[in-house]
Amino acid sequence: MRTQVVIVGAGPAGLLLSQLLDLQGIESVVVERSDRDRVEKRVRAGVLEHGTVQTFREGGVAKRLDVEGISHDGLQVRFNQRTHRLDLQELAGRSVTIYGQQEIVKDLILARQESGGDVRFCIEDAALHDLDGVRPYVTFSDDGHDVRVACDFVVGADGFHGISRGHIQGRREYERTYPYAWLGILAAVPPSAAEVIYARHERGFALHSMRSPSVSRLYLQVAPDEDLAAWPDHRIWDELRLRLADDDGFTLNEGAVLEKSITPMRSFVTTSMQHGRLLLAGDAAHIVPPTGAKGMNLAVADVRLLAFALGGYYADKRLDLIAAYTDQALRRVWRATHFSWWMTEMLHKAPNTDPFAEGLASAQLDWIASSRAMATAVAQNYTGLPYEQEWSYR
Ligand code: RFL
Ligand code: PHB
Repeated sequence: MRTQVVIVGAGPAGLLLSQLLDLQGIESVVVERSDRDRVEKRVRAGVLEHGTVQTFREGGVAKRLDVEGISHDGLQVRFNQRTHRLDLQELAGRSVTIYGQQEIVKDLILARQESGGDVRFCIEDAALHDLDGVRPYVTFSDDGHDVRVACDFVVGADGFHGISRGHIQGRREYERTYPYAWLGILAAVPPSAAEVIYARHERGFALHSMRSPSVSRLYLQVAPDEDLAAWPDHRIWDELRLRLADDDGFTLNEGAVLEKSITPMRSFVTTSMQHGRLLLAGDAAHIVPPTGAKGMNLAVADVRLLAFALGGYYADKRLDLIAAYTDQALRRVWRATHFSWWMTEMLHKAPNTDPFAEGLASAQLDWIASSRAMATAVAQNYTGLPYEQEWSYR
């Protein structure tokens, strides 16, 4: 069979691209290794930048997001048991929206189905071929049948552990690992505060977030090799209570734990993000630690650039926009990589106490709390820097 663009991976990047291409009359086939249920249930990101929400609106997939998403005008940073609030609206003129990544994924899958999109789950052995020529193709096994799809472009939106990145010849990879991980829980309990709280504490970092008026999302800094079995629910709640405590008598609402998992932390950037007719998007090309809440937002920013560049190719045979993709995408990627690294270093506690690093972290937190210029920089990065162009070529 033949299509215009084959997209490997049905995460937020792959599904959104398929949607934005369809709106420009460009055909695509999305091939996904996991089953639909698994893709829809992965608990991950929760904080959407202002521009990410706008993109979902323009892509026609924000009906539920606009009803159920929770807009946050502020962000709280807690250290030395004191809370400092950054007024995002006042400082940056923008807000963020809380809406679970898995909800976005469900909305995107429905939207693709409603417009007759070809999204295939449970495919096996996807392989990319002839990426150096103008007629690449992708092979895979679908329900026991060998399938070959010829196309003009292949987009690798298959996440950090996908197969696409390996096809970028001569690539350079930049990486940082961190001496800690996040233990995250989803709990059936109303949020304990109206906003997201980032807490630096002697015992380690803690984060208070939410998914809805009745569901909280909470995280704890733990060791990278931490055993989840060592964390029964009561231990998690005890630790969260200690680390989130403040001098104003903050009380943590506790309830049934619905899900728990440990996420390693890493910064990773690949360049180039393209080779021949292969283009990478999202986690396939870059990873940030979750402290800045940037991962999915970066995936959306990549997809916007690709939707525009592919729009230019199909409307006007333009290849220059595609050629410029990596350089354009990486400017934003490196900014977010710096912001996420900086937030991570400032808010976490190194396993072997390093008084110098502690001094630097405290100085930075004080700076954010006392300087409007510094607070503005954080608010601008957190709510998302403006895009340089539209996603739609026409
Ligand atoms: P995904 O979501 O990993 O999707 C890739 C898809 O490709 C499939 N795949 C393959 N399919 C076919 N053949 C193969 N060989 C394949 N190999 C892989 C996979 O099954 C999968 O379905 O990547 P994408 O689309 O680039 O999206 C990136 C985001 O998922 C990620 O950046 C965010 O979740 C990161 N992140 C956060 N981002 C934010 O913007 N805000 C946040 O608040 C935020 N919090 C988080 C996070 C990530 C977390 N974890 C668990 C990593 C919090 C956590 C805890
Ligand atoms: C979340 O709600 O899952 C969340 C919030 C803030 C982050 C990361 C994750 O920095």
